Amino acid sequence: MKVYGANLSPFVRKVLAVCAVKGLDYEHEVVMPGSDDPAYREISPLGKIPGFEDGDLRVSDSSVICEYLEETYPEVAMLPADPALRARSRWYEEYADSTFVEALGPFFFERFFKKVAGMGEPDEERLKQIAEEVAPERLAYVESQVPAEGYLFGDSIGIADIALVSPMINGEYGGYEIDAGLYPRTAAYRDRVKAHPAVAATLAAEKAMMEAMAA
Ligand SMILES: N[C@@H](CCC(=O)N[C@@H](CS)C(=O)NCC(=O)O)C(=O)O
Repeated sequence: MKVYGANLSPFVRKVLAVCAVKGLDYEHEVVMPGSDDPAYREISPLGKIPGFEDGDLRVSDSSVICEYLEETYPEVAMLPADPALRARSRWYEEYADSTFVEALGPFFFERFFKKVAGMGEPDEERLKQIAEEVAPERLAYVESQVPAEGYLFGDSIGIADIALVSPMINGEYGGYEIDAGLYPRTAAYRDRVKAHPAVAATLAAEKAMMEAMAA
């Protein structure tokens, strides 16, 4: 198996962390977002990361890839067994990838990515507007959903847990700290997910990449 993409993407991190929790071996090739390399476009027609290859399969989109991994390697289950709970898990994943990421990803983009990519100064006005008008409502929703203990679906970490925490990590890299006074469950849940050994190992690996990029 081969995973394409840059570790610091919340979507690439999701796939790498799911591989780590499942104990899967894979190759990793760094591809930056928006690649127009024709060979990469065959894997990811929109040029987005992550891309993925396994034998004849070439596919993109983190949710599609994670679902493939779950179906192919079910021994370490990362979706609940019950269909209704599986649907809830997919909802959290979708919310994380399409909506929650909008509240926290821009901090990483403006303050970290733009700098290393030579794209100019961060747009702090944009971040102020997101911090005041977008993040509170989305964090309040997450706060209302995450458990006081354990993970979303019990004692085992799942795809949805990784998907929800991944944008929080990008927020942190961009200097956005979730207020633990306002969102205590979310802050504690984030710390639990980050402390899971497989997630912690994934984060340690990406830290090296982050330091290299910032140097
Ligand atoms: N829904 C996709 C989103 C992937 C995505 O938007 N990745 C970003 C990087 S974090 C990207 O490649 N952006 C480049 C572009 O939109 O051209 C997934 O879950 O994989």
